[in-house]
Amino acid sequence: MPCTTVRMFACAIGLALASVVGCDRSPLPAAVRPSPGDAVYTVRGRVESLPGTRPGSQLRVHHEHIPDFRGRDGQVHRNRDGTAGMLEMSMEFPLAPGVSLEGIAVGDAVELTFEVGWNRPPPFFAATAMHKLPPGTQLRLTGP
Ligand SMILES: [Cu+2]
Repeated sequence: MPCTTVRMFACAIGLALASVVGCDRSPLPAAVRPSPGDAVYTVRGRVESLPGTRPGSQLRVHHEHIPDFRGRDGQVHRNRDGTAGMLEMSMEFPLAPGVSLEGIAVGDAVELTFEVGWNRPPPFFAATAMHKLPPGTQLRLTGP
C-alpha cells in the first residue's frame, strides 16, 4: 500500500472517531445515558427477606404481575406465553441510597417503587421506596 493511501486511511479512521466523539454532547457517561425502556414502576408484593438478617441476605420481594414492564427498547416485554410485562416472581431488589426499611418485616405486604435504568452499570434497577400495606391485604400471587 502506498504511504499516502495509508495516511488517508488513518486520517479517515481518525475523522470517524472524531465525529463519534464530537457528536456525543451528552453530559452523562455512555453507561448512564437514558434508554427508551427506562421507567419507574410501583408494584405490590410480599417481603421474603431483608438485608442483613442473614449473611448475604438482600431485600427479596415476591411481586405481583407488572403488565406494563418495558424492555430496553421501550416496548412492553412479551413473555413466551404471550403475557405482557414482568410476570409475578420473587426477586432481589437492590436498595437505592437512603431507602428505609424500618418497620418492615419478612412476610409483610408492601408497595414497592423501583427504577429501571437499562444503561446504568449493574444493578440497572433499584428500589427507591417501600411502604407497608395494611395487615390482611390480599395480594395477587399464585406462589407460596
Ligand atoms: Cu420481577
